Amino acid sequence: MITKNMEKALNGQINKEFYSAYLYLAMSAYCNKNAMPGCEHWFRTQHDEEVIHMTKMFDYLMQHGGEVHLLQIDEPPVDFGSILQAFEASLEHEQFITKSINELLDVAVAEKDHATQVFLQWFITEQVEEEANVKEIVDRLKLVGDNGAALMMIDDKLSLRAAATVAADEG
Ligand code: OFO
Repeated sequence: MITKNMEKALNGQINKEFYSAYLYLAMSAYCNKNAMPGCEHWFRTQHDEEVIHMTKMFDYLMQHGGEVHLLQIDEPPVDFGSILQAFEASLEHEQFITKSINELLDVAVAEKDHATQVFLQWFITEQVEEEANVKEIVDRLKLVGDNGAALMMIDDKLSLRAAATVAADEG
C-alpha cells in the first residue's frame, strides 16, 4: 500500500506529464503556423510520448493502491518567439521534469517505498534521453542560424521521427 506522501507526489507528477503533453501540443501548433511541418510532427510525437508517460504513472498509482487525483492543467503559451526558442523552451522544460523525477525518487527513498524506487528507474533513464534528444536539435538550430535552406533540411529530418508507441517507449 502506498503512503499518502508518495501518492501526493505521484499525483503531482501525473499533472506535470499532462502539462508536458499540453506544452508540446502547443509547440506543435506553433510550428504548424510557422510552416515547419517536420518540427510540428516532432512536437506532436513528443506530445504522444508524454501521454504514454502520464498513463504509465496513472496505471502504476492505481495498481499500487493509491488514489488518483487529477489536478488542473496550466495553460501553455501560444507564441514561442521562434522555432529555436521553442526547442530551447522544450529543453528547459525537460530539465525541470528531470529535477522533478529526481525529487520523486527522493520521496520514494524517504518513504522506504522500494517498489516505487524501481518503477521510477525507467523515468530516470528516459529523462537522460529526453534531454539529449532536444539538446541535439537546439545545437543544430543554433549552428544554422537564419539559413533557410539548412532550416528546411533540419525540418525534413525531424519529419522522420517514428510514432510514439508504448512498445517503442519501453525500449
Ligand atoms: Fe515525460 O518526459 Fe518529457 O516532459
